[in-house]
Amino acid sequence: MPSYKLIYFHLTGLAEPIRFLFSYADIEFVDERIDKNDWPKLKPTMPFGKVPVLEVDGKRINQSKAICRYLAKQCGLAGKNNLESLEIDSAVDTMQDLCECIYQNSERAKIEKVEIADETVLCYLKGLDAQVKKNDGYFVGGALTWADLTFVALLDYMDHRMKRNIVDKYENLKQLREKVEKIPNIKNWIEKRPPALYEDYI
Ligand SMILES: N[C@@H](CCC(=O)N[C@@H](CS)C(=O)NCC(=O)O)C(=O)O
Repeated sequence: MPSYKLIYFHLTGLAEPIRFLFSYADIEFVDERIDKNDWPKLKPTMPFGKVPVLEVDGKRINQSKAICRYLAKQCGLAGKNNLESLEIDSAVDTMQDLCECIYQNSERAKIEKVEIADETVLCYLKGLDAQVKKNDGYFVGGALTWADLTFVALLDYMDHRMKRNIVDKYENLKQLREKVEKIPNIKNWIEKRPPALYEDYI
């Protein structure tokens, strides 16, 4: 097994799906969290100046979804066939669109001092909820995949941005969250993970 170091900020955000996968698979990793003040100095040393970055035996790899896919393949969460892998990628890209929408809406609300617009957000949640319903309680193929871990891992960030529990009114997403958060290795990770220091970054 290679040695792994994950580099990100003191946040859940894009690194949390990766941390969920490491925890689920019981793979040891160093969870390095950069102090915001050190970022200007470190940014030029990261591929494309962005994090999360995974060091695999010292080699730095960027792009959170590529990293998740690599880990998911190692622990049987990448789908039972090529079509399922495509469906997982598609669901995860939709989650990224949702995150982006939440980020844009919450930033705009802050600047314009108005309520966070949620029409598009609700449209995404409705669609994702229907997908989980159709697939017997999971995003793809009626079984746990990295799409499920990714969605639940991103909820901390999305809830924080929206200032509420965004899946509260979506029974299938709510149940999925409960199910994933009850997986012993995930539960253990959530209990021991350091707090997200949103106020330092946002
Ligand atoms: N597509 C990339 C996006 C990476 C990204 O935008 N990272 C942000 C943090 S969430 C970052 O490094 N921001 C600091 C900066 O741009 O200086 C991924 O999924 O890893």
